[in-house]
Amino acid sequence: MRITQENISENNQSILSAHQQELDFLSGLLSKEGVDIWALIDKIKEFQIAVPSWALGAGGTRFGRFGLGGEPRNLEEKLEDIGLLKALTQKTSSVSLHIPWDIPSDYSTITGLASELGISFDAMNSNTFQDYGQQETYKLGSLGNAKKSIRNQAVDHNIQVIEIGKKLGSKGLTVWLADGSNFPGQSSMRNALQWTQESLTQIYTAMPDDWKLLLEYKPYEPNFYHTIIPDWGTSSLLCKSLGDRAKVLVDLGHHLPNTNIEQIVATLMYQDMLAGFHFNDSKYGDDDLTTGSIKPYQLFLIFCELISGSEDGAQTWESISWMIDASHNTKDPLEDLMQALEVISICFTKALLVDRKKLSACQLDGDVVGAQECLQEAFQRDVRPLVREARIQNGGAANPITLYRKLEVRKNLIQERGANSRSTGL
Ligand code: PSV
Ligand code: MN
Ligand code: MN
Repeated sequence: MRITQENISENNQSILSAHQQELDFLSGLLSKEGVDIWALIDKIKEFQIAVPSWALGAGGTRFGRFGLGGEPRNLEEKLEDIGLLKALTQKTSSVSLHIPWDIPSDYSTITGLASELGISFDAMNSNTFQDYGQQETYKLGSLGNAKKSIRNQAVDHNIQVIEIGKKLGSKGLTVWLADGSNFPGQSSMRNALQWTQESLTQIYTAMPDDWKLLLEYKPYEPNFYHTIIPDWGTSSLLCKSLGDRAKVLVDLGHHLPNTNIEQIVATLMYQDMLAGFHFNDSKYGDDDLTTGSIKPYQLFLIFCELISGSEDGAQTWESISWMIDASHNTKDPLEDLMQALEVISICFTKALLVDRKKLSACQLDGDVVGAQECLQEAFQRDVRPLVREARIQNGGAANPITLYRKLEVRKNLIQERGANSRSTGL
C-alpha cells in the first residue's frame, strides 16, 4: 500500500482553517518576542530522523511476542513501510539496516526501490550478539572474546557489513557490543577491553575514508555482571584510540536510572566526540519505550545542549546522526514511530525557542531562578502548530496518525502480507 499526495492534500484541506487559526495565534505571540517564525519553521523542516529496520515489526520480550499482522516480511516491505512514514510525516527519509537480518537479495532492486521512495541508507548495524548459523558461537562474546578465532569471525562480519553498506551508499557503521560477563571471575576485564580495542581497530581500518564509526555503550544486558563498553567514557576512550572518524553513540535507554544524559551530551560535544543518537525512552532500563513518553523534559534538555553546543561551535549539527531505536510489544510500530517523530520534533522546536542570550546572562549573573524561567518559558509553550506547519509545507499530513487510521493502513497491510507475517529482527 502507498499513500498518495492526493490522500494527503484531501485530508489536510479539512483541517487547514483550524490549523491556520492556531498558527496565527502562536506566530503573533512569538513575533512579539522577536522570534523569526519562518526561520524556525525551516529548521523544523530540515530536521530528519532515521528509522531502524527492526522497529517496523512487533518486538518481543523474553517472555513472548505478540504479532500484529501485516508486518514487513522482507527488506522491500520494510522500505515500503518507511515510505508510508515518510509520506505521512516528512520527518524520516532514511533507514538503518541490521545485518544479517536485512541482507539484500538483489542490490539493484533494493537501491531502485529506495530511490523511487526517496529513502537513503543510514548507518549499518552489525550483529555479533546472536547465533544465526555462523561457524563459532557468540555465547561468550565477540569482538572481546578470549578466543582469537571468534574475535576474527566477529571482525570479518563487521567488514562484511561495511561491504554491504558500500553497495547501498551508507556512510557509517554502528557497533553495539553485547560482550561482557555474567559472573565475577568469568573474564579478565582488562584483557577483554584490549581485545575489543584490537578488533575495533581492524574494523576501523577497513572502513572507507568517508565513513564514520558510531560506538554504542550500555551498562548491562545481556550481560549482568560486567559489560565491556558500559559507559560513554569507555566508548570515548576506544574511539580516541581508533581515529577521528570514530565517535560515541548515545542511546537514551542505555543509562542507569537518573543519569544526567544532557551532561553526557555536553561533555561529548565539548570534545567533538558525539556521533549521534538512538532515541527512545525508559522507565527502568533499556525499555525501548516511545521517545518522550516518560521523560519529555529530559529530551528537551538534551536538545538544549545539542543546540547550544552546535551554535557555540563545539561540534557541528551536521556531524551528528539522528535515529529512533525502539521495538514495540504492544503498539502498532508505525503509529509508535509517528508518535516518536512528533515528540522529537516538539522537543527540538521548544529547545530552539530558548532565549539563549538571556539564559547566558542569567548564568553569568548567578540568577538561578531566572535561568530556570528561561527554560520553562520555552518548555511550557505549545509548539504543535509550528511542527504541523513544517510538516504541511514539506508535503506531509497535518495529522499523520489520524490519516493513517482513516486510510486503514494496517488493515490494508494485513490484507497484503497476511495476519501472521513476521518481520526479521529483534
Ligand atoms: C540493544 O540494546 C540494542 O537496542 C542496541 O541499542 C542496538 O542499537 C540495537 O539493539 C540494535 O542492535
Ligand atoms: Mn541502540
Ligand atoms: Mn538498546
